[in-house]
Amino acid sequence: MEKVIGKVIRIDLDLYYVYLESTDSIVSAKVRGNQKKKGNVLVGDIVEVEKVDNDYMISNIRNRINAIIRPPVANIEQMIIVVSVGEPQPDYILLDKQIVLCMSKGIKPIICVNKIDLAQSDEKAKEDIEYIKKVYGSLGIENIYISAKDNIGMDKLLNELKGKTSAFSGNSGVGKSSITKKLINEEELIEVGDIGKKSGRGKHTTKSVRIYNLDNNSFILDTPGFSSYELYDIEYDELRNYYPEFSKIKCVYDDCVHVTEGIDVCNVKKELENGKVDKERYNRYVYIYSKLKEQYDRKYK
Ligand SMILES: Nc1nc2c(ncn2[C@@H]2O[C@H](COP(=O)(O)OP(=O)(O)OP(=O)(O)O)[C@@H](O)[C@H]2O)c(=O)[nH]1
Ligand SMILES: [Mg+2]
Ligand SMILES: [Zn+2]
Repeated sequence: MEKVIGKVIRIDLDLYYVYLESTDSIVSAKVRGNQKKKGNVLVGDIVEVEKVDNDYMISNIRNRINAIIRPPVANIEQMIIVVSVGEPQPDYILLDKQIVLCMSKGIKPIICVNKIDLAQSDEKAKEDIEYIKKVYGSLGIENIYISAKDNIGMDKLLNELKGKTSAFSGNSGVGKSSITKKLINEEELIEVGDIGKKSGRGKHTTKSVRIYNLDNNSFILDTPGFSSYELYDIEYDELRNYYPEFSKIKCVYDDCVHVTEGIDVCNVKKELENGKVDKERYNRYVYIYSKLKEQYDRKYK
């Protein structure tokens, strides 16, 4: 029995497409029963594949650098969090949650604002761009402003993707697949006929995660958008650790969560008054905090 190592590049129901470096080929494989019990195989996983007669079977998942549930991917180095202005408008709670998830998993977040072409005619779109620049630009998180439609800023984005494995993340309709299409070369594009299946409403919605090669050592993962998004693996009282703007501020008590404490002991609250911490982002923090606390209380009380 021959055993080879490969990378899962796409999953279609119970078919797993695995790239085998040894033969520079893609095979479709199934998952062994014993592996099924151990846990889900994700796109991005490095797996052991066995050839039994003419069938390939995934028998083991190699240790992961990281794995996340939404989008369901493994072994990524950075997450390109795509936000669009205009339609759909930015969902800032969703953006904050995605940043928190990246921080908690040690994945580098990059904020990519798409559809900036719409800012010419849409006042709200313009305001959103200014707001993101001001608030998120000062967090030390990379911000890139693009239009996949009009080819604005694509070179800057491409620069960030070079030599890395990056997953696109964001709600449905922000333009993840449109960006992917612009970035990959002709040869792969032909193969991408199904980059989004046209639904009854005429929308192309991505149904499954897929890896594309930019070049020999750069990979991008197009992922399905989500309509709801919950944080997991994060305790309410550690949420504060994933807010870069809080880490620079020292409160009277080291375990200050900046919510229930008084302004006399909480310096985050003081900086709020001084305008150094963005009030709206802080309010979203309190909201996410209270949701996590509710979850915790339901579980343990
Ligand atoms: N005006 C404008 N429209 C864009 C731009 N990029 C994408 N769109 C449009 O936005 C819509 C959604 O784009 P998609 O690329 O399918 O979005 P997605 O994030 O892949 O969506 P899901 O697969 O559902 O998660 C399409 O109608 C695109 O033509 C842009 O830069 N400007
Ligand atoms: Mg898509
Ligand atoms: Zn505090």
